[in-house]
Amino acid sequence: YALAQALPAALDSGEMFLDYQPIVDLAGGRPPMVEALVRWRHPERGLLKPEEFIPVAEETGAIVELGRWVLDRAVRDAAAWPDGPAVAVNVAVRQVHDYGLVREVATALEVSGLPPRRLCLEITETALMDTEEDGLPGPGTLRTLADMGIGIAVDDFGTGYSNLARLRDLPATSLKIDASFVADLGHPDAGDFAESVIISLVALAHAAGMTVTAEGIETADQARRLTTLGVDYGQGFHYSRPVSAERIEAVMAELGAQK
Ligand code: G
Ligand code: G
Ligand code: MN
Ligand code: NA
Repeated sequence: YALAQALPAALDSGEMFLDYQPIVDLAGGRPPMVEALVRWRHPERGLLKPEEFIPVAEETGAIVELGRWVLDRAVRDAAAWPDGPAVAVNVAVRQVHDYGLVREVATALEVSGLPPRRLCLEITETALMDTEEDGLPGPGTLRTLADMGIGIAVDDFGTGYSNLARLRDLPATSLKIDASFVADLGHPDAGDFAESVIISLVALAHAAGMTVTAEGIETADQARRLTTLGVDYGQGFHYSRPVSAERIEAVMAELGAQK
């Protein structure tokens, strides 16, 4: 827990920063997006990836303060890209249970001038199911945010145990298919199970009025297959690795020019 304890000071001293990864439109006709991904330049331990500190921060509750910082930073960065992409920000279940989230989001948008439609909040499928707990503000909070015109994406979809019938009732605007299904796509040992799953998820999401994003696209072949299967957006190393706020505009321009 030493990392989680050091987190508030790290936020103050500028050790945290955000990288951005492009989310491209596969079908054509939709504006692109970017996902904000937090990193920690730790003075002794070097560059830390979120896997190394997000889980402990979730356990200790430090994630609420970190999440506030990420939201603020991402919204301010995005507001500086005129007519730029919408920005997707990961939120932890603890943040959704925090009564301050709606006000924090509203304030961040107001201060930065970023239109609500250019913000999307990503919450994992597993965390989303946890927001069902009695007495916590989870589902109501997400509904309020969706009603403000903010996008709500279900992240890592396919790795949890969702009640599929209930997907329709969630206040989500998009579904992100977990990278594991994309990795299996076209893999000689994987058969066509992954393709069947993706076909089903696309049908389900579209029937519920949601768009679909595939994560972890690494090859042109995967990109082609996913486009054929009706997936709306793609994200992965095939398009770009996460890059700094300074570089993202140039990377987005280059991706736009390739189409
Ligand atoms: O960038 P990288 O692939 O290392 O990110 C790993 C995971 O960490 C992502 O899938 C994402 O879910 C999580 N993550 C990244 N940034 C944030 C953040 O700002 N808040 C939360 N809660 N999770 C994040
Ligand atoms: O929130 P989420 O867990 O979806 O964050 C995406 C993470 O996956 C980021 O940390 C990013 O660095 C990583 N990632 C993004 N694209 C690819 C990819 O094409 N392949 C692999 N292996 N990882 C990726
Ligand atoms: Mn995500
Ligand atoms: Na994900």
